Amino acid sequence: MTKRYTSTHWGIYEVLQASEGPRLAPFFADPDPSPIGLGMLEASHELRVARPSVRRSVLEAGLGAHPERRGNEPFVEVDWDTGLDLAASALREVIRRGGNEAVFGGSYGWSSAGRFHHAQSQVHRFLNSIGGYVRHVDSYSLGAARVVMPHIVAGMDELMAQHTSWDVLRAHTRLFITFGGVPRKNAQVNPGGAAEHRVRAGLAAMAEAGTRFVNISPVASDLDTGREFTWLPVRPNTDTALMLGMAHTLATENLHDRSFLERYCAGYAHFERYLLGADDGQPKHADWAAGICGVPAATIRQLARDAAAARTMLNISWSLQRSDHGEQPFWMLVTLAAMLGQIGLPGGGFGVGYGASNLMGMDHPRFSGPTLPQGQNAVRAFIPVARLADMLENPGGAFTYNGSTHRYPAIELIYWAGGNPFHHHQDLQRLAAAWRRVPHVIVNEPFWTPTARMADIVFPATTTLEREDIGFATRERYMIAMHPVQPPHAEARDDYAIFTGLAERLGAGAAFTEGRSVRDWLRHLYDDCRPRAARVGVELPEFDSFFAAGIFDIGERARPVVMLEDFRRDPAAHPLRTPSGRIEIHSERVAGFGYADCPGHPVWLAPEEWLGSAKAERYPLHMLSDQPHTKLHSQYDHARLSRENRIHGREPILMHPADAAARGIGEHDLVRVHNARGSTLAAAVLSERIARGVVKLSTGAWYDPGPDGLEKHGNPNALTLDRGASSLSQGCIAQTCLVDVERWTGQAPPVTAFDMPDIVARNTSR
Ligand SMILES: Nc1nc2c(c(=O)[nH]1)N[C@H]1C(S)=C(S)[C@@H](COP(=O)(O)OP(=O)(O)OC[C@H]3O[C@@H](n4cnc5c(=O)[nH]c(N)nc54)[C@H](O)[C@@H]3O)O[C@H]1N2
Ligand SMILES: Nc1nc2c(c(=O)[nH]1)N[C@H]1C(S)=C(S)[C@@H](COP(=O)(O)OP(=O)(O)OC[C@H]3O[C@@H](n4cnc5c(=O)[nH]c(N)nc54)[C@H](O)[C@@H]3O)O[C@H]1N2
Ligand SMILES: [Mo]
Repeated sequence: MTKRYTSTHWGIYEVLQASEGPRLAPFFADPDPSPIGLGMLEASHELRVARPSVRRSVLEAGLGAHPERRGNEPFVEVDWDTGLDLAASALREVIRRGGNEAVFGGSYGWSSAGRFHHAQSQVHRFLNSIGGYVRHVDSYSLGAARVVMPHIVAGMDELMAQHTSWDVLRAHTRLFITFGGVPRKNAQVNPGGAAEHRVRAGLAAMAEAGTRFVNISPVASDLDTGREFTWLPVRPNTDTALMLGMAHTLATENLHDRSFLERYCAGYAHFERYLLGADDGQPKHADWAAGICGVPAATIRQLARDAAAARTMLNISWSLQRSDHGEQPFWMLVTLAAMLGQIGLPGGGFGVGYGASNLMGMDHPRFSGPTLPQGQNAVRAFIPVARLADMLENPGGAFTYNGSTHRYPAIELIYWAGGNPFHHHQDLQRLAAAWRRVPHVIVNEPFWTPTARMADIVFPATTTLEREDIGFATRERYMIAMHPVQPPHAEARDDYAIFTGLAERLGAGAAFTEGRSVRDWLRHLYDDCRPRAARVGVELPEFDSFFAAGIFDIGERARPVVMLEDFRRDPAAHPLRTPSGRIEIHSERVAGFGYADCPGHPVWLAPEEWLGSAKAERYPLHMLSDQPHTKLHSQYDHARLSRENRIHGREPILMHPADAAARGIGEHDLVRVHNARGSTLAAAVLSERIARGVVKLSTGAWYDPGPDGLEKHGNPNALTLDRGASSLSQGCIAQTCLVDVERWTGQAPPVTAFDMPDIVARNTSR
């Protein structure tokens, strides 16, 4: 029997046909398979949207009726024609009155790994076919970094795909200093499908070869090399100060590489004035840094000397830029690496996210895989992705972004497909209020997520397991022909079919489909990708034989990758795409924007909330909300792996035993986490491996607000701050958040996130 495969962002799985039905098993070629997918199949019929569903007021009182009831009234199931006619009328009417600028189609989220059925690409293509939509730019992942990094070195996608590979690190790196660990739990994923999970073996091989690891993080457990390593607990959001302290030691002990700074960088002299305190009278020395970040000054100085004395790789987690002034730690990391002068050498320089995905450190040939063309968007208006609630609250309001000022459009209709904003956005109570001001919300979803419950019209989407597709991720070894594992649940349809139905009603059927069936599209996207693969020496077989085989092996490793190697060898022939062609330690361009919260070179700027701020007297704990190890964001939160990790049905919150004792909290006690923005119920887990004054509540719990404003499930976004990182990027700052925690003594309200919503028959009386 030929093997069948399916692909998810968190890994490839083999599909076994047993007598009692299909079963998923780990991929034979994966050295460290992720458990996330193994329980996916058994959860795939629970909490499904079965039929097109319409909020009751909309059916009874007309489109746009009572948006303030959204989320608090029953749904009525309708047939497909009724649902599609309603949604098409809403779109037609909104566009007639307000133009396509009144339609928001951002749809942030990850949805399918299969590259054709990727819901966000589908909705964008559909909305472009009917005249365009307000889009988002950047990501929640990398809001600050995506904007600042091109000014100083290169775009994030470019850097991510050229991280120095694991074998090179093992052979050359003697000291690996990481800010925020190398969380293997996060490297379970690679967008499009991680095939061979290599972070565990990569780190272990380095440790075995004698590389010394230093983890600078509030949480020790985000690094695991299989051996001892140095853990330096740092106050959250203060790493820039720590790096400045190291830089000051380098500069004043003459350990910085002046010839590297001269030949490959721009603006060091300008930055050095700040570093030495020439203008503000405050040298950023190790003692100054220690007072901010909590790491002793002697340790900071010694770390700088050690880094200068060995082949050193500096790494940073993406979470550090998901904070107020999140541009600064990334800019400062590059600056520190430039001062060490090892950028472009094997095993030296910097990494911007080893551990954030399986991609970083992989060395298979790099080419762009099959992707659905999204068409042309006739609408100019956009938002930085995390400014969603701002936009809904302030139509016509101004915002700055990357050197220009723009205005928020007036949104009358939100179409969301492939994301879960009522999981992912900050300050969810605020979002709920803003969202209820919008006249129309349409959502395509397989499951009754919090976002589906906050819609007027919900279309039931199929899951990856119910359709055919192609799985492919950058620098992974295998391309996968995904075959359906089971038939569509109830009346679910593919996003492609849903959008085809809408496009036809709106006179754009041909523009959207180009006359192609799903299989035609797969063949088309695959054929389109073949020449790109061939250019890097990968000969993809004919589509039919690929599809029949189910898998294509791209082959053994390509060649060792060293980040910015060409630039180092010959900076004139391989200039960077910055204004000077060099690494910009001081950027004239960013300085020219005149933003006080993001000046022309890296600086320490105190975040809005941190342990050194006045607010910490009222809310003395810094809450980190990291990515969950049991799932991808909110996906399959209802599956076994995620639910087994819950305590009393709530998300665990990690805290130091001393912080717990001071509050009378014991292991596994239910606790109320709160601040002025909101509160949530979680269950305490005590550990010495988290810094005092810090708590960690992972994301992923389906948002479950109670009537009194208490979130019942442990979603950190009941508490987070909804502000932009700076005038430059407007990025998400979820990691900047102070809270307090108290033991919960009363009766705990039940978790209702996994109850089906109220679905009533048509025409029931109220
Ligand atoms: N506090 C805090 N908040 C954060 C972060 C943080 O660090 N802290 N991180 C942020 C980051 S980096 C991210 S990436 C976001 C994650 O953002 P989320 O939007 O929460 O991401 P997902 O859970 O992946 O959402 C994907 C959704 O698509 C649905 N889906 C799956 N397949 C299909 C399909 O084929 N069709 C359709 N129509 N839908 C489908 C899934 O059921 C799911 O609801 O969260 C952000 N929020
Ligand atoms: N299993 C799984 N893997 C995932 C995801 C998932 O949902 N599940 N999501 C994926 C996505 S979309 C993204 S964007 C990436 C995100 O990748 P990251 O943003 O890097 O991941 P996080 O888990 O938020 O944070 C990593 C570590 O940073 C530390 N940290 C937080 N704040 C600070 C700080 O101020 N200073 C220092 N030094 N350390 C700090 C935390 O202790 C945490 O352990 O992960 C991806 N991988
Ligand atoms: Mo992300």
